[in-house]
Amino acid sequence: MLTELEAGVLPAMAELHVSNDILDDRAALEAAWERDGYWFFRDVLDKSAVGRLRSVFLNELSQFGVIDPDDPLARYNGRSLEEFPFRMEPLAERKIWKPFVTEPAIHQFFSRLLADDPFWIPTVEYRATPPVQDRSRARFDYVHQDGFYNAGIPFAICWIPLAEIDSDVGGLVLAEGLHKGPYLHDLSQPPLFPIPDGAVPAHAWRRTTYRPGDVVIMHLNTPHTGVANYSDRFRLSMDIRVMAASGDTPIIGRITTVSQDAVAVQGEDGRSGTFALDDSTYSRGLDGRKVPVDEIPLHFHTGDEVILASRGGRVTVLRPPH
Ligand SMILES: O=C(O)CCC(=O)C(=O)O
Ligand SMILES: [Fe+2]
Repeated sequence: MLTELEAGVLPAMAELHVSNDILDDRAALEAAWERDGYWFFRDVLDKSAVGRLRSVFLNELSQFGVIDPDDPLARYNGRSLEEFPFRMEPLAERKIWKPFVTEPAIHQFFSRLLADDPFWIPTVEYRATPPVQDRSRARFDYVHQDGFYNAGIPFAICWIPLAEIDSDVGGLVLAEGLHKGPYLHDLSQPPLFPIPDGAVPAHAWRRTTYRPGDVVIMHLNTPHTGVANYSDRFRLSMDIRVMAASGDTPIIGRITTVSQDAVAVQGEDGRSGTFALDDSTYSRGLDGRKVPVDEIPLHFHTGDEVILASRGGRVTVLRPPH
C-alpha cells in the first residue's frame, strides 16, 4: 500500500536529523550532507528577526481580511479567499527577503554555516497556506526535486518556518538520502513530469514539528513536498535559495540587450557581460516551461530581471527569478 496516497493521511515517519552539534565541524557537515541531502538546525535563527518577517506576513493577511488583526496565531477567520494572493505576490514585489537576510544575526548564521558569505538567489516563495477545504485528496501536495526544474545552478534550498508547524499544520516532508540521483521525475509525462507514486520508498520520508528559529537546508535534488494544512490557521514559511559567495554563482541582474544569439546583462553586484545563447541553453519562461532558443527574444526583454548562469561565455541557464 502506498501510504502517501491515502486521502487525508499523513504517514508516520521518522524525525529529521538535527545537525546543531556539527555546525562548526566542516567535515561532519559535509558527511551529513552527502549522506542525508539536508541539514536541519533547531533554534538557530534569531527569533526576533524571524518574528519581524512573520509580522509582515500577518499584516498582509489581516489587510486581506482573512485573519483578525493582531491574531498572532494567524487563524483563518473564514472570509472568502477568492481575492487571496496564493503566492503572496505583494510580499514578492516588495522583496521582503532582503531586509531579512541582511539582519546581522541571520547573515552571521549563514556565514558561519557556509564558512563564506552567503550569495542569495532571489527565487523566493512566501507561503501563507490556508487550511484545505477538500480533505478527499492525499496530504502530500506535490512531491518534487527542485533541481529537475532548475538545471544548472547548484544552490541549496533554505526552508524557514515562521510559526510553529506541527503535523496538523503540515509543513515540509523530505526524503532522506535520495539526492544523489537519478531524478525520480517521469520523463515520459510532459509537461510536469511528476514523480510516480511510490518512487520514494515510504521509509525515506522525514519530518518534524517546526518552530520559529529552525531552518531546513536541502540539496536541490532532495525529493520533498508541502503537506496539506488540516489546522485552523495559515501555515507560514519562506523558502529561498543560497550558495557560497566564492562558488560559481550566477549573475542576478537586468537584461540590457537580447537576440536569439546572445543576451547582455548588467548584474546587481557590478558583474556584466554578453553571453552566447545556443541549443544547450536551459531557458525557463515565467510559466516555468522550457523556452526554445529562437523564442527567447519573445519571452525576455530589455530591462527584465533575470538569473543568468554561464560557462565559457555561453549561457547555461537563463530564467526570471520566479
Ligand atoms: O513549503 C512548501 O509547501 C514546499 C516547499 C518547497 O517546495 C521548497 O522549499 O522548495
Ligand atoms: Fe521545492
